[in-house]
Order: sequence, then C-alpha cells, then structure tokens
Amino acid sequence: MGFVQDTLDIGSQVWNLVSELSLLQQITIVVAAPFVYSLLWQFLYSLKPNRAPLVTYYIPWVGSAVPYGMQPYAFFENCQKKYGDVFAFMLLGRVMTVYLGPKGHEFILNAKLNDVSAEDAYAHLTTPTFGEGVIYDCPNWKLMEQKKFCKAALTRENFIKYIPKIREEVLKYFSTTPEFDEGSVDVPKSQAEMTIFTASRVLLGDDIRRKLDTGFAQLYSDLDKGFTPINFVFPNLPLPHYRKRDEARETVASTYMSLINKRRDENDIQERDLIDHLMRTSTYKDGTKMTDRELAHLLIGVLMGGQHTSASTSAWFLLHLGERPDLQQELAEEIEKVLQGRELEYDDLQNMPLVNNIIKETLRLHMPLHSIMRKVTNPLVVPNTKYVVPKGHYVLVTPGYAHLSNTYFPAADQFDPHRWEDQQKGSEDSVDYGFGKVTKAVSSPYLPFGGGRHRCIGEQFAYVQLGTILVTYIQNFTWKCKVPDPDFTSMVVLPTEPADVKFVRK
Ligand code: X2N
Ligand code: HEM
Repeated sequence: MGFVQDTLDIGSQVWNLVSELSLLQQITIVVAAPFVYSLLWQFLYSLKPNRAPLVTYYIPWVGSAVPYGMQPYAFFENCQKKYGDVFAFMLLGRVMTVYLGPKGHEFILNAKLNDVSAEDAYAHLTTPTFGEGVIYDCPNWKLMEQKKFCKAALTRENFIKYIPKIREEVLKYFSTTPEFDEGSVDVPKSQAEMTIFTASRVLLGDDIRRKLDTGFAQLYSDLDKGFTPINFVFPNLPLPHYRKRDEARETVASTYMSLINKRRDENDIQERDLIDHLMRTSTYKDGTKMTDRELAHLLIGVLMGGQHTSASTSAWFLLHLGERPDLQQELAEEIEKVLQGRELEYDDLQNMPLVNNIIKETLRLHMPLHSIMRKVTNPLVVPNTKYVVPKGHYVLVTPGYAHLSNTYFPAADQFDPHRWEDQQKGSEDSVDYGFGKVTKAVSSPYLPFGGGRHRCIGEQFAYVQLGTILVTYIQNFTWKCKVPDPDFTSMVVLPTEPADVKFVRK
C-alpha cells in the first residue's frame, strides 16, 4: 500500500506543479514527454550488460522503421559497421534483434521450438488474408502436417503433368496480351498475372482457372491488396480495403468449399491438383480431419505465398536478362540443344543447368523475403556472446544480406549465373520436422528458401514454374532493358515501377 500511496502523492505534487505552468509550457511537456521517455529508456537499456547494442533512434515507437523499411540491406550494413553482427533496433514498438551472417542463420532458423514462435511474429500478417485454423493460426505441429499434406501434390510425378499446362498458360498469355506485340509490357504486372494463371491452373484445377477469366480475378486482386506489411501494425481497421479483403476471402473460401463438396458428392477425387491431394490426405496424426473450411484457407495461403515470391522472381530474371543479350543467346542455345524442336518436359529442365542457374542467381540477388522473423517466447542466449534476448522481443534473420556479401560471393553485385557451375552437392545430414527430410545445418550463406522447421516446401514447384516460364520466354522473344532498383516496402522485394520492357518476337 505504501508504494501506491507514495505514487499518488508524487503524482498530485507533479500535477500541482504542472497546473501552475502556462498552457504553452503544458503543451510542451505533453509533446516532449514521449521523446524524453524514449531517450531515457534507451539510456537504461544501454546500461544492461546482457543486451545486444540498440541502434539509437529519435522518434519514439517508430524507431528505425524508416531506414529499415526503405533500405534494409543498407541499414544492416551501417549497423554492422557500428555494432558488429549482432544488434537490436526498434521497429514500430517492437525490439528486433538481428544476427547477420551464417551464424545468425543457424541461431534463428534452428532455434528450439520452445524458444521462438513464427506464428506470434506472422499471424497478424497472414491470418486476416488466409483465414483461420491454418498456417500461423494453429499450433506448430499442425503447420508441420499441413506442409506434409501439400507436399503430396508437389512430386516429380505431378510436375510431369504440370509442365505442359504451365506452358500452355504462358503461351495463351503471350497471345492474349497485346503489349507483347505493340508497346511495352509492365513486367511486375505481367509476371503477377502469369503466376496466378499458371499456379491456379495446376494447383487448383481447370474449373478455378476458368473462373479467373471472369469476375473472380477481382476477388483475388482485393485479397492480394490485403496481404501487405501494413498488417504487421494494423491487421484490421474499419476502412474499405480491409472490408474488401474480408469479403474476398469469404467468397474465395466458399468457392473452394463448393468445389470440394462437388468433387466429394460426385466421388470425383483423382490426382489432378492440390485440391485432390488435400482431399485424400488431410487427416492429422491425432486422427482429426481438416475441415473443408480449413482446406480452403490452406489453399488460399499456399497460393498467396507462392504467388508473391514466384512473381517477383520471374520479374527480376526478365529484367536482368534484358541487360544481358549474351545470356539470352546462351539460354536459347542450351534450350535448343536439349529439346531439338520437341516440347519441354520435366526431365528436360533437369538437363538445362543455365536455366536453373539463372533462377538460382536471381534468388541470390533478389531474395523475395528480406526479413525472416520470430517472436522470442523464452529468454534466448545468443551463442558466442554475452547477450540474452528476453521473452517478448523478436529475432530477425536476413539471408538476403549474406547473399550480397563479397565475403561469400565474389563480385557479389554482378549477375553471374555461371558462378554456380561445378558446385557438387555435399552429402549433408538431414532431419525431419514432420514434412519430409530437410538439411540439418542452415549455416550456408545461401538460403533463399530459409531452413529448419519453417523451411519452404515450394522450392521444387517454384523451379518448375519459373523454369517453364523462362524457357517459354526465350523461345518466343528477345528483349533489352535496364534493371531497376528494388522496392523493399512491399510484401516481397519487387522491382521499382516503372519496369516496362519492349519484347521482340523471334
Ligand atoms: C511507415 C518506408 O514501409 O518509412 F505467405 F502458406 C504462405 C513476408 C515475412 C514479408 C516478412 C517492414 C516493409 C517495415 C516495410 C504460406 C512463399 C508464407 C513463403 C517500415 C513508414 C509468410 C517484413 C515484409 C518486413 C516487408 C512471412 C511467405 N513462401 N511465401 N516503415 O513472410 O512465409 C505464406 C508461408 C514475410 C515480411 C517491412 C516496412 C506459408 C515501411 C516508410 C514506412 N516483411 N517488411 N512465403 N516499413 N515503413 C510466408 C513466411 C511468412
Ligand atoms: C516457407 C521462400 C515459393 C510455400 C518459406 C520460407 C522462405 C520461403 C524463406 C521460410 C519462412 C520463414 O522461415 O519464416 C520462398 C521463395 C519462393 C517460395 C524464395 C519462390 C521463389 C513457395 C511456393 C510455395 C511456398 C511456390 C507453395 C507452393 C511455403 C510454405 C512455407 C514456406 C508452406 C512454410 C512456412 C512455415 O513453415 O512457417 N518460403 N518460397 N513457397 N513457403 Fe516458400
């Protein structure tokens, strides 16, 4: 009680003092208080011996959001010079601890399930767009199983069937988009459209793909506009774009649910697409089945994730190739040598090292997710340092930063797909978190698909989709352009617009 009484006493004394000041002085205090508090808080933080150094900031709560949000890699480079590989910064009210380099990859991507949580870091971002019960709106063991269920549709057998369909969609897109024949193509836009058409065709099936030629595309667009980094701060507001997102999610989910019901009623469950595979294998190990609604939400999430990452990657490789007619020529020769006039098949892609290395090099220079985050749920000791990251803070890992370092990649700023040649795969230890084997060590400097229990399951699919798109472009066009700067403020790192390219038919 003494403490409460003392606090009240001090409070009333302060109040008496303040009320004797002029209005201007009172306003000054109210405005200055957060700044004083923030600087005081930073000072006290700096006294704690076991905290990673905090990047100084002047705007309370906002912290380093502007330099980080605009130019994360330049921001990290400055911080590394001042503080070394481990430091913390304030981002919109959250303390983010960064560990740069391969040791940081290991520290964060292989952190124990008990110590860090992806769902606590991402649910705000994803759940309003994907819907409830899946991905980051469920316990981690369910996510591991959902990833296993999805992998059933992402096998070699299925890829063999997907390639002609992807190719057909790309060719149809070329012939129905007038900008390929006159004027120029807005590449980020064309690649977003081509990605949704190809992915829906093979993962959701012909029925859903056909719906995209009608009003259904608008729903995807509304849903897509709701999948933005703004959600980290404001997942829900009474504004039109949030309402449209929620309506779009409901309508898209209902559409998928009707299709699921139709297939079940007609006993028409084959092995065509992801929907068929999920209808077959979506029983959790505790015996419960995913509901149709959860299946619909999982489909939304997986398609949405694959959409942004894949669309940005193909936009970037087209733009880089526009600067490199020599590589376009070399690709054309590789493709012609393998195919000899035949149509592309799955095994052909495995025999086109340059095609794959173009994708690999694009993902090095333009890793779509520049920041991978976890919320700390138990005090986390940073190995080889005296630092402890307390519960409630976040950890951030950025393989994309190591991708750009000359230490790991000589002439790192050069687009050089040949740098990947003659790299034999080592026989590395693997581990299974429930969705198949993945490499145990994540201390590689090159991790575009992440690592550990949250590692991507879409890598092979992305290579199939992107490889088919690249081959089909090279077979039909040549083009020239300049590579624009990256825009880091969107969900994935995109080329800054305008990024228009004039394509010339072969
Ligand atoms: C206010 C500049 O702009 O000053 F999707 F099934 C589906 C995605 C993680 C994005 C992190 C922060 C940008 C601050 C700008 C599925 C395929 C996934 C994986 C500050 C002033 C979702 C964080 C975006 C930081 C940019 C997390 C994705 N494979 N997809 N200030 O993905 O996997 C999925 C998985 C992330 C980010 C950012 C600012 C499975 C500003 C100006 C303004 N980012 N971002 N996926 N910022 N400002 C996914 C992992 C999961
Ligand atoms: C996870 C990258 C395409 C589905 C991840 C992660 C990364 C990543 C870095 C780890 C995220 C984290 O640890 O927080 C990429 C890149 C892609 C791509 C660069 C394309 C070039 C796809 C595609 C799909 C997909 C096409 C679906 C078909 C997933 C899923 C996860 C994941 C389900 C697991 C999320 C988790 O366990 O938390 N991806 N991805 N991705 N990705 Fe991808």
